[in-house]
Amino acid sequence: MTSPIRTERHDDVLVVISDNPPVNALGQAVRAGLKDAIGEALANDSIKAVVIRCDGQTFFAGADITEFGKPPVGPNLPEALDAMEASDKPVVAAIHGTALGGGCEVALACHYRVAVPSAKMGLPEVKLGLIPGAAGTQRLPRLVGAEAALPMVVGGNPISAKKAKEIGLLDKIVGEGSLESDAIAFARSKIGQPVPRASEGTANEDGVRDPDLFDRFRASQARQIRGFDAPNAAIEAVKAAGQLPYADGVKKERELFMKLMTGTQSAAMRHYFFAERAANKIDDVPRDTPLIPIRKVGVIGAGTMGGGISMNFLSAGIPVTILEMAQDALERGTGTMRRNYENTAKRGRMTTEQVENAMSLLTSTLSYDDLADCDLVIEAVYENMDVKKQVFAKLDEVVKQGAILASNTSYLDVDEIATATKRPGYVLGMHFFSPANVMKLLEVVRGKETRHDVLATVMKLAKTIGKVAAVSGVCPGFIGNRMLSKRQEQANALIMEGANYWDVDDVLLEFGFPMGPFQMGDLAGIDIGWHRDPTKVTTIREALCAAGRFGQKNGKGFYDYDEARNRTPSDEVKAIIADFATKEGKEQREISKDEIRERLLYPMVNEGAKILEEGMAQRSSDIDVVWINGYGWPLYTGGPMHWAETIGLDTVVAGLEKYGLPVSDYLKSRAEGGGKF
Ligand code: T1G
Repeated sequence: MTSPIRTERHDDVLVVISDNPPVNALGQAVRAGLKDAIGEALANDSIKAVVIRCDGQTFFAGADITEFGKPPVGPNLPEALDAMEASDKPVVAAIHGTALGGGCEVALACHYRVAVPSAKMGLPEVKLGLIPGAAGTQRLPRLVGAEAALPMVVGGNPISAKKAKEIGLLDKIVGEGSLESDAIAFARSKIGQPVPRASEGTANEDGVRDPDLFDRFRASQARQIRGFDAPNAAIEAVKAAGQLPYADGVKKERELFMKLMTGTQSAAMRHYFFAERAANKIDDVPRDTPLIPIRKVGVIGAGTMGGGISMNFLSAGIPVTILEMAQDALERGTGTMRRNYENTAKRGRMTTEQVENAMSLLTSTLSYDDLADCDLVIEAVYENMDVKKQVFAKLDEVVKQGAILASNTSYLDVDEIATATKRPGYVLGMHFFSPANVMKLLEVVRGKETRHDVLATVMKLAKTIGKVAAVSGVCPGFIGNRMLSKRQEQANALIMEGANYWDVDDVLLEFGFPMGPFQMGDLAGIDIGWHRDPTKVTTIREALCAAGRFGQKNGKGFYDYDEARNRTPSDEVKAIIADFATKEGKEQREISKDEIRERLLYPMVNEGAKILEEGMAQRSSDIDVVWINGYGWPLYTGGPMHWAETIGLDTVVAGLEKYGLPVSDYLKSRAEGGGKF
């Protein structure tokens, strides 16, 4: 098999080139080829300098993640990089695309780094539950200091070439179209000079001057890194760079890396990395299916959802015409959109020019006729089948043939909605999650007649607007809400049986969710949909509303709230629940947090198994993608289905049986058949 590494001679400079699509991952063949090519270059006296570059879309984008978890095959990256750095001939990294992870570490081991303006550099290992494993945490702080290194290693987000130059990670930004020639010229200019080696630098001089820097940084990241192991390990590794000699720092990094690599969090996050990419593929829709051009989008409804949905397209530069039934609703909706953008700009995540550009693409109207030339129309009107069918019948009449008609319904039957049109092939669900301009998940609900090109178009469009899409079949609640209803059922049952509602919330918070169902209820408002008759009490929520407890909005719901919105459990609520349960003939008892966790989460796994068995999800990893991106399931457990496999499907089955809860035949068969979905 030909090596992915080749060399080209340019007089006294040798260019080492990797051609390993799609992202020049540093797989075994690349590492071996790199090591051999550089070894030969260094041994050849007629070669005075080396340039390393990549063909294709990017410089090395990291280790080959598909090799993880398998027995390592040499040569290992650190050794190859140390040999390269030890050379007295200048070695120059010529960077384009995204030099990530091991790719960034290759660049760090080079003596110099040049890049095109559009290049990015990063150490995203934490996003795989790891830390850099080829001395990145030791070389980077020696080049740029602790303050600049910490966000890169702990946050895992790439930085631009401009930023990299500013902090000293890049030596030169070269021409977008002349990377190789500029890199060769740069290398030649360094011949005969002593070579700079990152490993020989002094790390974290800023951290020495400001010893609180690490604790301050850790505190600033507390919310984002809660529950994750890798970020703290990354901080320790960067800190060690300033405390230990280089070789000892590398040993410390290796020790931290191996502990993470063999842990469940990294296995879960590597699972998610591939799950997110797999979700974008529809097994029976060919990847070369022709796409329908989407040049103009219509949105019906300028409420919270319609406005949020519109913002996704406006931010991606796609014009939107938003329709409402009344002028004041239209103005309220577009006003909210502008305020949302302005708030984003205040947080420095958009420029005012970008806000104006986005809003300039928005047209508002009261007339369906203005939607006639839309390529896609998404309705976000009241969740009522009759209303939706009226809207779709009208759209079918007005909007041009070949346009896609999508419903944002969160649980209604998309096939029934399609019957209101003469184009069922162009009808599907696009279920956004509130706030729609923030939440990454898009459930794409495939009708029984939805065309391949419509599906392929919407899946591609999801990526364009920065969403993670997963395909669901038509069933009540699709994937996410269908499983959520099982958790909610148990949450309500548990507090009726005596569990403290704050324990229910705490169990989910401790598991890694952003909040529990009762905190969520207070946030959204317990009185939403309440009939306002305090004498009519048929549920716990009605009992709380009757007691004037509407949620955070009026300072008391399930919890009591002080001015700073700190929440405390309420004895009054505990008594209201106990009283209601007694009237319902429910015995109250102490219930442990273990029982709460198992009864909240295991029925979700069981429902996920049924969703798989019914073909409502293409694969179990799609269910993980839905729950991580739509409901805050903690990424470091890999999603409900991966988590269940990790703890053992037999454990889930036994738990459900222990509480007398339903166990699907499919889950039982998978538990008995090897424990994988
Ligand atoms: N290893 C193996 N496959 C990879 C890969 C990788 N590092 N990166 C991408 N792929 C596959 C991906 O699964 C998909 O496959 C295809 O390439 C296109 O990817 C030693 C230990 C580079 C920004 O974390 O961030 O280095 O679906 O759809 O949108 O310290 O890929 O086509 O079959 O994402 O253009 C660190 C991960 C590894 C970078 C390109 N590196 N990759 O985005 O394409 S750990 C990373 C990305 C490490 C060292 C440590 C993105 C991208 P398929 P894609 P894209």
